[in-house]
Amino acid sequence: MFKTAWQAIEKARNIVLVSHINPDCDTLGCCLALYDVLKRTDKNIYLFNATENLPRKLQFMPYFYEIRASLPAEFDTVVVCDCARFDRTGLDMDTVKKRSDTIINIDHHLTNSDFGDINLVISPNASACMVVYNMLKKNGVKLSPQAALSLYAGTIDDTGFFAYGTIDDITFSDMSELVKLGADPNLISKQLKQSVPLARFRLKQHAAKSVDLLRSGMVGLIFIWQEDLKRTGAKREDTEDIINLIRDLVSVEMAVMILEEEDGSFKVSLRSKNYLDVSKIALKFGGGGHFGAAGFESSMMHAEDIVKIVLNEFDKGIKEYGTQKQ
Ligand SMILES: [Mn+2]
Repeated sequence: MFKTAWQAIEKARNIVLVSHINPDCDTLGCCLALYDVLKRTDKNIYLFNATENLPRKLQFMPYFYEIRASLPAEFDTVVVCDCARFDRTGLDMDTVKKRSDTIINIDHHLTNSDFGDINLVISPNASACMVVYNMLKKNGVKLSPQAALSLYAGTIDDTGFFAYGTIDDITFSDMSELVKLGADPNLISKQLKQSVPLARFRLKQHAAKSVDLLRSGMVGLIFIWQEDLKRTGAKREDTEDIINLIRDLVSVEMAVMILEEEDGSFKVSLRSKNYLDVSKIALKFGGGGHFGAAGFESSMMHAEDIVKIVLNEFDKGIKEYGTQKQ
């Protein structure tokens, strides 16, 4: 599969690299590293992301400012990175299919729907960046320090600095290779960790005050309303650490964050610690993700109903798996 995906990229003339809406470091890392590699060839390469305001925190990544919110006039190949489903791109599948010959799907999500003409989905895997790195390595592509930085950053961010996700000895040897190629671990950590805006800090304070513990403390629940963002001055991207803070509470097995979007719909984020596969819950409601980190969106349900169904799934999960570590 590493060969097939790379051969398709090599054959292409006009390539669009697509990351998911509200991008994280992993999805951008894939696209920006591929951009660095491919812009050195005679192909036309474009970076697309449908999000209006890209996270400021990721501005340090090379070629961040080359990302566009519109598709180029002409393209033959689309490479989608870190998207479990095509709709995560914010694009319409039929429109893209009409305009391009090949969709290449590169991912590491357990719930990936294999939407591509070529699917390079390695799951479980620490990050989509590791999948991209292995594709490049196995095809003998030499990486610049910029490409190495992007892939290192995506992996360290997606694993919470090697705290969760699928991390094994191969992850560490791949990361070591990226450092040898020029990725600077100190610089990347500073950019990702020591860069907290005051508004984000204030939002955490709000979260600490308003978290609810249910089911004898095994479920941690937080609502973030638009009003909370307004009051603290925080942006949507500033909500991303909160769910992890709640999961980190000692009694919590499942953390739930319900975020009210500007249009009144909800984004539901789920995290688990030991034994509950939250990707199964997310999949039931049209979302997806990993064993320990998943999510879904809902425009039809009231917030209280979301709480009800999620708690119901938790109870079912507890019955099915028990409360033992697996
Ligand atoms: Mn990822």
